[in-house]
Amino acid sequence: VSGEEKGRTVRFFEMMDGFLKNDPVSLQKDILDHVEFTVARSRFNIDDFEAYQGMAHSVRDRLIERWHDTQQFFKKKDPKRLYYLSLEFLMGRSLSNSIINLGVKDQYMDALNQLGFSFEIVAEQEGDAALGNGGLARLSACQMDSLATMDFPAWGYGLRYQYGLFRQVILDGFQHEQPDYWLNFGNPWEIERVHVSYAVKFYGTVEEKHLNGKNCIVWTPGETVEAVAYDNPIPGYGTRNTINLRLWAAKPSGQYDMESFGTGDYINAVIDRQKAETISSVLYPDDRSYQGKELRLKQQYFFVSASVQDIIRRFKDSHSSFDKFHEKVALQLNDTHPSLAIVEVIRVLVDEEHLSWKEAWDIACNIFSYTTHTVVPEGLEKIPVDLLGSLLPRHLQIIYDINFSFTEELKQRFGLDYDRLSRMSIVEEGAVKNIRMANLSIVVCHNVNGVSRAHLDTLKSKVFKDFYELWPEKFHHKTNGITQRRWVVVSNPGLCDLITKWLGTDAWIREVDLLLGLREHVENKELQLEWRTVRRVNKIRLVEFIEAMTGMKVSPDAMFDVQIKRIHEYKRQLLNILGIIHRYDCIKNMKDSERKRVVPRVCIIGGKAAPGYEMAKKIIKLCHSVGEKINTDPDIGDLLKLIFIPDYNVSVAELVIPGSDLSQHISTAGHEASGTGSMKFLINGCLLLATADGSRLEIIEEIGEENMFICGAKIHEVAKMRENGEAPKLPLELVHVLRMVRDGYFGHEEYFKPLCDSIESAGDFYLLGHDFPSYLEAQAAADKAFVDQETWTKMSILSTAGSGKFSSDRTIGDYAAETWGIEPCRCPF
Ligand code: CJB
Repeated sequence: VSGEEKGRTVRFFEMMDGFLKNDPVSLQKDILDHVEFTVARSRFNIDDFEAYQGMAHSVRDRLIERWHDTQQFFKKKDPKRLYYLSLEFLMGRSLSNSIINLGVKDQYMDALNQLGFSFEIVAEQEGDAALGNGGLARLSACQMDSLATMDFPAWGYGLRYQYGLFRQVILDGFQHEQPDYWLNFGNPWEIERVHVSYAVKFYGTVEEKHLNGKNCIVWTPGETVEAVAYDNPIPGYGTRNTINLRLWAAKPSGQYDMESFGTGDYINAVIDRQKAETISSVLYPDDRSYQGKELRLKQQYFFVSASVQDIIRRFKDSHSSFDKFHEKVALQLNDTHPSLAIVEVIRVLVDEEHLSWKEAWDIACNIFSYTTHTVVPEGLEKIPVDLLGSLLPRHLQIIYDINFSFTEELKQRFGLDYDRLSRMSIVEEGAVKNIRMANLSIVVCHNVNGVSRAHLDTLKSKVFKDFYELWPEKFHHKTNGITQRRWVVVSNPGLCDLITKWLGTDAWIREVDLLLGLREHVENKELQLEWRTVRRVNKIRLVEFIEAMTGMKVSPDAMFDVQIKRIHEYKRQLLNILGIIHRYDCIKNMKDSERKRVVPRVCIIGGKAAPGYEMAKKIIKLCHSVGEKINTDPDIGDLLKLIFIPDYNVSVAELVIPGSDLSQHISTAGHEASGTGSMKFLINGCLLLATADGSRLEIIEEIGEENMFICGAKIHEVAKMRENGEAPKLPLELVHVLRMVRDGYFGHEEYFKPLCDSIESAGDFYLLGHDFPSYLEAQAAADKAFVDQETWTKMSILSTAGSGKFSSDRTIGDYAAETWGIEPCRCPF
């Protein structure tokens, strides 16, 4: 940069820095202006929701300002950029997170107070952006926060669903799903870019033509849909950098089909065109099986095609050839859902940019990396060849070409080993021919990552064993992490201030390893007392929430024992509920003198079941039936309560986690690829009762087994039991508890029968029987520890202190250095 240019840049940024004022008076004026002119309500008569809207729009202005500065700066610097492709982003609310990351929270709180509003109430008006299902989707949201905070030149790409994850409504203990039309009241956090749109093609025919002296492949589509960009600014913390999450919405194409409009049936022709919008209308609510659905495939290709066109257009704006494409672009595939991007890049480069196959292939192999979140081969995505061939005929050809070269390479390496060839081929032969998207991704991507160390071991030894033998250098892991900004600073301000006070700095919000400094204060009685006080305040907040949601009043003196996550058989909410029945039964049979020694518990369970997942729905109903019995039993009183929190989502988690004493993460070992919920509890000083699975093995290393309650079979023990086909004898306590369910103690015995059968007569695949005794022992150890509040508090402080490794900042730092090859690009102040 020449001196003159440098001078201009500095002046430019100084000017931008002063553009919007952040003192409380200017903020008040901005909020009122937005109420009056954006929301179009009188500034003299504002309710809480309008105050939220006015405030959100004023925050949005500040986000836009920084967004422009950042993008301008990236453009000037032209660094290597990361594009993060994910079909799901579970962002939650934006207001608090934005003002904290922008560093204007205090000013906004003052401004609102002076206008006569409470910030807490105003913030409560916002709904969750729930464009995702569970762990995978929340992971992408955490990673976006870290990418912005760490100044990486990155963009996210995804789909702007009109209906996010369904709302869970409980009627008589049964889950019902209601649509989440989250855009009903507008969305101040997005910017519609009407001028950024691309045509996405489907169906049609492919022909080889001779054009301009060259043989070309020409794809004539049968349907064209327009992808319109909606940008969601993602502000970093402690930096001006604000990156972009670009979500695509489907709109009817501007190209009219003269034939259908020429028939005179104008109304039906319009209605037909409108159907294009269904592509981005609804998120699939199943978090792991959607195989063979045409709409799902359309969604995948739609967002991938628009993103690839956008990326190539941006690159071409400042480069005249593709020579440097791989030095300037990294594309990350969040699971295989966006893996058609690989084929799309090759197609565009070969068919539209007229690069040779070899050039396009080399580029694809250099720019793509893939992270898998699955532990079983059955969880891997497959697309029927017929479906793919009809929807994307040219892509199917390209996949066959890739597979041809790949299988040739295999033959060279391993000879004619047909078993191996058929296992590794991208095309799965059988009654229905399928494309294996994971195989495609591994063949092309330069890097395949698992999400914990244990997960990588499973990939190497089972799921991708053949590929690991072929290309061991491709396989790595990046243990997942969560962002401490949302999961402590936003959701647990009391703990945030306390940590800052005792560390003497708030630098841990960007450098999370500093949390280790808490260890040296762990014996300090003053810290212990303040720690307990903060946790007590959070528990009282949770007590009020529970009362508002369920009408039940619970005591904050009890131990709050929480399991919140998607309902899955492998996550074993059933083990938790059966343990609660056992506890209930024990208390019922105790003498008065024994009851005095019982540690009162409030057991909290929350989570959604995929709409078609019958067993998961039965688990939800069982939880309600057991809760009804226990909670109304006068013999039990405050000694035990079971609460189901309906409609679990990000903002519910933000409230529940800081108020929890104990949290359960009890998947059958070998089934959880990583698990990120445990990390949120850990950093908030909640103790973990857990099996040694996924990333928890690494948590045990960091925190020490003595500060957790570990139970259950280990991964290798589970593998051995399964190999030997062992069905361990069920422990008597469990048989008794199951008998209570079967005998109708909680009603609905026919409905619950399959749950009992899954353990007693269907092989107990998830090993509840095997793990039940050690689970009860871990629970007893937790009771014992809770009685000694000083010991408990120390364990809690040590949990927070040792949680630094599980920040998404660490994960993103590792990806940047080891997978993507990107460097920070910090926009100057
Ligand atoms: N995961 O949320 C999903 N959806 C899937 O379809 C497959 C996996 C979860 O991803 C998380 C993020 O990597 C993991 O922590 C979790 O173990 C896994 O179940």
